[in-house]
Amino acid sequence: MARTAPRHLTDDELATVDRYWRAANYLAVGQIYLTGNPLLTEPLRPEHVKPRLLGHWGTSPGLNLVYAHLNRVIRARDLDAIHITGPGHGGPATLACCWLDGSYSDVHPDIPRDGEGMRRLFRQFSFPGGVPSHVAPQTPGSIHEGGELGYSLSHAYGAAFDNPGLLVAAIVGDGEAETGPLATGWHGNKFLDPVHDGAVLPVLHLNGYKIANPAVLARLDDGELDHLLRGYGHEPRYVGGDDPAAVHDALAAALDDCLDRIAQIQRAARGGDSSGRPRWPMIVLRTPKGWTGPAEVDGKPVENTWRAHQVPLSRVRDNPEHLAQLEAWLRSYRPEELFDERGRPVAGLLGQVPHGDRRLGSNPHANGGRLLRALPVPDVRRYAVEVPEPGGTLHEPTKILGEVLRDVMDATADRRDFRLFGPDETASNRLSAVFRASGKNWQEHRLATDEDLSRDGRVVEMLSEHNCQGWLEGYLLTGRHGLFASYEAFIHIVTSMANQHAKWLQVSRELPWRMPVSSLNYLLTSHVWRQDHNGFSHQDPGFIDHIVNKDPATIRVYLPPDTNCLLAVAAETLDTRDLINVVAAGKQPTFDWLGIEDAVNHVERGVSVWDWAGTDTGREPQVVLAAAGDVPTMEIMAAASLLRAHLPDLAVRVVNVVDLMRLMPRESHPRGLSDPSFDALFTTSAPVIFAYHGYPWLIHRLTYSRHNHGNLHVRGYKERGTTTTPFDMVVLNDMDRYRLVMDVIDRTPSLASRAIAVRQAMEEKRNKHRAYVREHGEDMPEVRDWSWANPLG
Ligand SMILES: Cc1ncc(C[n+]2csc(CCOP(=O)(O)OP(=O)(O)O)c2C)c(N)n1
Ligand SMILES: [Mg+2]
Repeated sequence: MARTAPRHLTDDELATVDRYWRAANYLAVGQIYLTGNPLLTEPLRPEHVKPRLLGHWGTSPGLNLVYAHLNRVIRARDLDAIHITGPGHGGPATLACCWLDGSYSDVHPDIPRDGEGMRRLFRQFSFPGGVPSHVAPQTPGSIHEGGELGYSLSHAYGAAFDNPGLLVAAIVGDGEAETGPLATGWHGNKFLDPVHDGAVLPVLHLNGYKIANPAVLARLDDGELDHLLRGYGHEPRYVGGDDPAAVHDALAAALDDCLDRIAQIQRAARGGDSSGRPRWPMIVLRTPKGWTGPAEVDGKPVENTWRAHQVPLSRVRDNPEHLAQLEAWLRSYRPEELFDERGRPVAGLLGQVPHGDRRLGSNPHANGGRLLRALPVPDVRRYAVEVPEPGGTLHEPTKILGEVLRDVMDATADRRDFRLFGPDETASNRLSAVFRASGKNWQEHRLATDEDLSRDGRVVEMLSEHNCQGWLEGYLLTGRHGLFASYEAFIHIVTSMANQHAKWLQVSRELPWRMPVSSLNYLLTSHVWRQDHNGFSHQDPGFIDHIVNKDPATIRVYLPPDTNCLLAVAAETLDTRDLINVVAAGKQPTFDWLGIEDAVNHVERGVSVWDWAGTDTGREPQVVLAAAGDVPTMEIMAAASLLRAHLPDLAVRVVNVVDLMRLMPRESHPRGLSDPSFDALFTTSAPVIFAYHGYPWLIHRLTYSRHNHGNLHVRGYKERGTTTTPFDMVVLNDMDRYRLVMDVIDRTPSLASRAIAVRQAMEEKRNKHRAYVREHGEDMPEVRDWSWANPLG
């Protein structure tokens, strides 16, 4: 390699890093194309080539370049570092690199670091029964799949929070950088505390192209790009070119410069300098897409164009010209200089590879379960509200939960392994008690009028659900705990990210070497029924419908009906592993139904008969009133009290569902009830009037195979929303107490004619309600003042 000034690397260092890069490029091409003849010990023949060519070449040389250079600085500086590849479609690159550093064979001993291992590495890639084409959980050293673009920076910052010794290098694709989540991801640097957190080193990879188009950032003129990145609070270093020696040298110099700067920032901050938010360094790397690949194919330019994105040479098996081009391409890396006769990397190639757990493929932070400690969740009985009689008192469930979270914050003050994330709503969601244990993270200057802000805060609020979700994922996957509290309607913004996390957990569970991580806990509050003041835009309970599509082993959904049940749900969920727990609970004053022991038992069972609320004691129920959710529970209880008053002979059973997954058949969900248990609760013949927190169809979906499904009648939110009174919300959606009583009369044999007068009375109440709220702007006194303990107010 010809060298040009300035020289940062010695000749030997340059040769070593270049060998690693060439080897990784060779292995990436091999994975995309070859099923045999991995070392090209014989001329390439069609049968050595895979029948289906799948994978992404274009991004791979850039990813390999960064990995090779990270190796050098990790080893030279004994860094504790992980890397995140935004363009995760470059799976062949990351797999190549961790096979070379030995970490792949450590966890996949069937793929050793020799010629036979190389053959298997090639063959398994994007092959049935093999490994996926992206940087998946199967890829050691990874916490980021990168299949769905946009989350590299939020994952990187999440990993760096409370990891003061960690460096997270995050490669951002120039196409990825066009996404909304990535655009807001840069702001992670506004929440990075240089004292308690580690560092993130973004590497913006301007390879110029996406799948079929130029990338926006790659075509900005240098000044505009620089302004953009500085505007995001970074000090960029620029590296670019297509001469390998010059790029190696410049990238090595830039990396060293960035790491010196990071060390300086951290030293100053940790030495007591609090002179404001640092400007963190970053690298802009401009190298050709598909660099070192075929320059032209079939007369069309490929290298350094969008055509390099996936598989530059197609139909190789039956196109001799392409076959010859592939062979020439592979031989251009000079494999005979890189691997010995047994296919092992030559010594001169591994000279910069770090040792043991310092290798990027082995760093325990990227297999967070290895570092995870049990979360000190206090006994929730300490926070219980007194329930002298059911329905006689009211509490704000999330407010009491806030006290538990405060104490978890407190108990982790030294360990710093628990965080609460939310867009801007911790106080609105009534969790403010946590501020007594931790402030809200804020690195910018503060004004006298600000409250509860602190540089080391572990409550993190930014009005970006994408960042909250990505930060929490990064935090959990590196072995810590946390909770995301959101308005129920707006959690949809991260639906797709939740998908990806669920998939990650599902696949990880199957990998014995991936240690379980703490569950992702959602608290969905300010929910559909109590967004009467904000109106229609804020009313959407559909996240639950979405999440139940995921692998049943990975998801749980809880609908605690009162404060003590929310406490019991917190105890059950906060320190679990490898799950997504969705808890929907209100923040408004809610009737207390159960004392804490009953609440704990209820949550453990998931579904209970509330004997004290029914009138079926010692009798077969004629009708079952079921509820899931706090507002539905209140309406069902009010309906039950109306039935007691108006139809005292009717044998009514009251059932409450707190763990929604119990409704699923046992064969379909680990928490599902067996058919006999379900039948015992819901009977096989009585009508079941079910008031549900969300869209009614979900309950039908979950129970369609149950014996009594034909008698199940579900009320819930049916997209009738607006700014109105709380009770009008349930009336608009036909889930109010009066409608539920009418449903009972309509569905219970023998009542239709006997109870016609009661039915009419209920209809009149609904009419009276409509007129009353329109005239007075608030609910009728008999609704406002209703309680189970004192139904007439
Ligand atoms: C959110 C999302 N939208 C679309 C895609 C489809 N897709 C896969 S790769 C790609 C282009 C990525 O370009 P870039 O980030 O520049 O990566 P690189 O050039 O390094 O391959 C697109 C659009 C995706 N994976 N994720
Ligand atoms: Mg690109």
